[in-house]
Amino acid sequence: MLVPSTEGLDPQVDRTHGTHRTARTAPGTHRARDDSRAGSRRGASGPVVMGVVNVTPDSFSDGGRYADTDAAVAHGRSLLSEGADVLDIGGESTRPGATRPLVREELDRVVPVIAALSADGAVVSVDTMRAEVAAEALSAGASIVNDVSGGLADPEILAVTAAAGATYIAMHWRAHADRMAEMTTYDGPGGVVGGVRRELAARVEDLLAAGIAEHRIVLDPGLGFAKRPEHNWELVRALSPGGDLSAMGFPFLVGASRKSFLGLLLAGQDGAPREVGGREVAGHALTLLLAQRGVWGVRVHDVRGTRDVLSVWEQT
Ligand code: PMM
Repeated sequence: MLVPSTEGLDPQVDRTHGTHRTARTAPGTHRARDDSRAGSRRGASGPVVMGVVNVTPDSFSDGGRYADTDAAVAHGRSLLSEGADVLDIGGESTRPGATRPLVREELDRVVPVIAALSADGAVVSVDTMRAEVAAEALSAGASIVNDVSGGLADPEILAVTAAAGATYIAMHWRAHADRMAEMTTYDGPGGVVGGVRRELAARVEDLLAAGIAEHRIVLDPGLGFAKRPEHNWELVRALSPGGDLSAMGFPFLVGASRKSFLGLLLAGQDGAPREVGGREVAGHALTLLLAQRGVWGVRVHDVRGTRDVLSVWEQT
């Protein structure tokens, strides 16, 4: 199993606002679940917990709550104190139907927040599809580029990431938010899992060709992006040991937190999806299963709850 470099995610990094309790070795967490006491995971390294900081007025999950710099920085610090390993800072909402901000707007949203939280010692990823934003974010202290388009929206982002030697998260993606609902057909071999696997493999080829080192690549199935609700569950199943996505040999990040497929799973008798605020427990259950399946990381809004379920898992 390939693992991304631990550089920048080393738990020894001084996180001024963090209260990291364990000696988890962050990425590359597929190793060492076999400590000397058979059957125990005590001291094991669980998935990287990536806390979401959306500096946006319109994200579906927390739209508007952290839209200004001070609120976003305060939120990031609070996620660190709850045990986030990485803060994922984004200035563009990807909710279905969302309109894109101008580049200048996106920069103004994320760069000051990244600068402040990096100065605190946080490990920061920038959630962007734009090369220009990635470049400024990396200069401001980010060490990971989280590109939901996997380099399709702005291919120059790959060269920017390669030049910085940063870690790159390539999510499965087919189209911008205004069109992704029309792009949910997977009628090739293997259905949605086969399609996502082939399309991610094509992204990996482009990433490598652009000079991103293999050990700096993390993949993401893109739950909720150009997927019908049932597709998300098939993709989660393909992340089991021996599953078709796991078999790709790359570390995976999964972002399920508060997404609408959970809302549909929990729909009331009238068929109305559970509201965003009522999806947290299902998200935590999924995190626990994904941890057991050895995913590299989980992208979550509720860091404290995520840490709670991982603490239980680590004791069993
Ligand atoms: N989901 C969202 C935004 N960025 N990045 C990755 N790598 N994976 C995801 O699943 C993902 C992402 C949308 O969710 P939000 O509005 O809660 O941020």
